[in-house]
Amino acid sequence: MGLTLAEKIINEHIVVGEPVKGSEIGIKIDQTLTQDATGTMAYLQFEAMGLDRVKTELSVSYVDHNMLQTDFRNADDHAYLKSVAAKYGVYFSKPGNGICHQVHRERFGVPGKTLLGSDSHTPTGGGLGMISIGAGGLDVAVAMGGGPFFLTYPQIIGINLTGELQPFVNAKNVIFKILEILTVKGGVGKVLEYFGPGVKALSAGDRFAIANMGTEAGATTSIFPSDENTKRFFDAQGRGDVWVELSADEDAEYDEIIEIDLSALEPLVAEPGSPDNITHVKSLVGKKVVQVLIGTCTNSSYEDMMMVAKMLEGKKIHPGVDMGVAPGSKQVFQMIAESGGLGMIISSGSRILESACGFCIGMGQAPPTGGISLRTGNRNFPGRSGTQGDEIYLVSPEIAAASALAGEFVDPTTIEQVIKIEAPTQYTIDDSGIIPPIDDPSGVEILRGPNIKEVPVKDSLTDTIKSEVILKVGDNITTDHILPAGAKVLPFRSNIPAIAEFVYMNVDDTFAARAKAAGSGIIVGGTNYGQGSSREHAALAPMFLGIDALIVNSFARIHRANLINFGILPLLIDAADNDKIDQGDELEINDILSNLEFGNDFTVKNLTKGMEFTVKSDMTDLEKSILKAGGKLAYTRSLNQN
Ligand code: MIC
Ligand code: SF4
Repeated sequence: MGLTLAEKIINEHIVVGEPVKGSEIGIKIDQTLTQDATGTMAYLQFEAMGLDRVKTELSVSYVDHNMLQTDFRNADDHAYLKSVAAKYGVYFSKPGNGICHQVHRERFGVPGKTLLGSDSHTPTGGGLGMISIGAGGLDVAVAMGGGPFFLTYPQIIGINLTGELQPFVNAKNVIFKILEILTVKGGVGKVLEYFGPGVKALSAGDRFAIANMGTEAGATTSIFPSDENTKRFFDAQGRGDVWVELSADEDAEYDEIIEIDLSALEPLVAEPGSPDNITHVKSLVGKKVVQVLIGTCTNSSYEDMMMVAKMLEGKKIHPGVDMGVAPGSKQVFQMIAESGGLGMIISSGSRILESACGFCIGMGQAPPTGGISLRTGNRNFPGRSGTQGDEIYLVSPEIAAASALAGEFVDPTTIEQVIKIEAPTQYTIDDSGIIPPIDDPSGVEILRGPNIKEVPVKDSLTDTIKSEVILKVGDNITTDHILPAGAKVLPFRSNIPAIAEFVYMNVDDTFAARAKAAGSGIIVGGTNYGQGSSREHAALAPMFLGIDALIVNSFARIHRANLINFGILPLLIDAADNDKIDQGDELEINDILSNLEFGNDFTVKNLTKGMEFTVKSDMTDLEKSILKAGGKLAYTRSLNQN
């Protein structure tokens, strides 16, 4: 039986375990990336390992999230990241150089390699034929130290593409269609692998947008073959030498197949609340729009920006619309300036925003109360924009530009205009925003501002947990619910005691105080708990507040790993038993150590209600050892002591 492309690359990188679906494997990581909002923790953890230099082929530290620099905090973090990069042999991409996923594919991605990034949209690299996976900062730190990345050998969903996209139907509609089918949890434990005759009709840029948002389906990663179009991209980036042709075997067998006819796709939109609230733009035509924002790691490429520029050329945006455009990288910014696109956008009346995550993560551009905001990003979780009760619609750049002109939703396929943007044959290459590693870092001093605090470590696991259910929440809780981002909170990403005060603040602002007062606690949740971001702070900060265990119907992959990394017990409960627990109930779990060791179910006593139920732990041997030690840092230290 032949292999899929994902299987080929994974198998070539296995260093622990066997290529058996559903079993735990450790893979060698060739490249890592970090961004500033997760990077400070990752490098603090790397420093704790006591190594002289990263052991990967390439590691890059990006500054793109925390860009406001409203006081010393962000600036201090950036200075720390720059100095730690110089010390340990890491490339440093300066603030303004662009969004990590955009710059990485432009300047560093290599087909067939593995990339681990402390950002959930790292799978964007799958557009180039890489196995690129998002993870918590601690896992990335371990990979920088040369350690394997552990994951469950994934199921592979084959996505058979046929046909060709119609004019003004952006490639983003492919992933919107898949999100409609899979929802935000249908991809958990799976890889989305694209194949079929339709692949060659998609440019490298199209593939990046699709791979980027596989994350929203919960997928471990997404991958495209590396073909002639990929080669064209590398040649145009002046990196043709790293290109290799890669594809699945002819007789590859997928665990599941989804058929998508590109020719039949129409412009879709994700309605407020969740990226899988998919509807047709036709059903929204005429609805008033007050804000339009174009950018983010999904849709901020040169091709996207030029499409917008050409659609706006010679026209003015509607007086009722506040519009902003954020080119994804310095390269994109420079090229739209050189080609005249920037002038077209400025003259239309749009604001020009910097090359950064910005509005996507609530760093400015919060929409007004009750106002509809159209954004080309990948996430519209409630309140992420910075406005509670926000109405964020995720759209393609084509819908965004057409609607900005009209002041209401427009179906771009009804516009009588033909615009086709070809991928450039030569990108403008200027790597002055990237500081390469130095040969002799002995003189480098690591700069630690006063906001940078040590990473807390939990005590080893106890045999009994007797705690109150501090919070009970429902399905699809995102890490934005658990620990919001935005301008108020992000500056504390390198200071766990300070950021812990914000845990669950938009769900229940008494959470932090109640958890601290209780001294220990349990959170109960529904399905797909912890979806979204890779931020390990969503595990670290609850741990700091005393949370010992999570009892939920199912977990999102990265968050579950982060909980284990920081010593919080992730337990699985049946939906029917879940219904019988209330917030405030006192629960007792005994014999934790032996049940964990032997893989037994755990009996949980509900002392308040006088009833019992069982929960599963579903843990691999390595996970058990990490948990028993009190988390991955403590576990790694214990290995070093033995
Ligand atoms: C996001 O899109 O939510 C983020 C901000 O990029 C996060 C990382 C973070 O929280 O720092 C992600 O996707 O992992
Ligand atoms: Fe940045 Fe948004 Fe992409 Fe996250 S999803 S990396 S915040 S642009």
